[in-house]
Order: sequence, then C-alpha cells, then structure tokens
Amino acid sequence: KNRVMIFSKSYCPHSTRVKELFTSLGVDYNTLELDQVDDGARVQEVLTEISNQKTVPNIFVNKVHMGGCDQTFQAHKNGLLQKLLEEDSAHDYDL
Ligand code: GSH
Repeated sequence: KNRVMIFSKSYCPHSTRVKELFTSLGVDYNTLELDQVDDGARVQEVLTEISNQKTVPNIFVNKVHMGGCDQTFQAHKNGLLQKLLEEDSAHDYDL
C-alpha cells in the first residue's frame, strides 16, 4: 500500500537524496517526475497553492504535507516521520 508521495524532478539531487532515505527505511513511495510529464509545470503550480512550497521534492506522507528534502530528514531525526508512517495502519488512506 502506498503511503508516501514524492513530487520530484529527475535531475534534482535533493529528490534523489529523499528517495534514497525512503528506500533505506524500506518504505515504498510513489513519484511523479515533474520534468518528465507534459503538465508538470501546472502540477507544480497547484502544489505551490496547496502546500505553499515551490520547490521539489515535495513530499506527502499519508496525505500530510511533509515538506522538502531537508524537512523530511529532520522529521526522520525527530521521529515525526515514523509517527506519520505508522498512522497508515490505523486509517484507510490511499494517496
Ligand atoms: N532545501 C530544499 C529541500 O530540502 O528540498 C532544496 C530543494 C531545491 O532546491 N530544489 C530545486 C528546485 O525545486 C531543484 S534541485 N528548484 C526550483 C524548481 O525546479 O522549480
């Protein structure tokens, strides 16, 4: 079941770093590479509107906006990320 959504760009090193973090944790994720899809610029506009974040990676964990690479690593350090991941088993989310 997918619980992590990463809006990324294929050439972005921060996107790569955060994907590697989830892989190292054994957590599956979905990605949309905004530089590889026709309407990527529009998707990025909408992401900016709903999350108030202009940059990629833009990460959602169980529908909660996590932020970018730095914020995800911080959430990993302080335990918030694990908490949000664990919430998946208690709810019927599918992002
Ligand atoms: N501090 C940010 C993070 O931790 O996620 C850095 C993210 C960043 O600089 N991303 C670049 C970006 O989004 C691409 S590598 N640039 C603007 C754009 O592509 O529209």
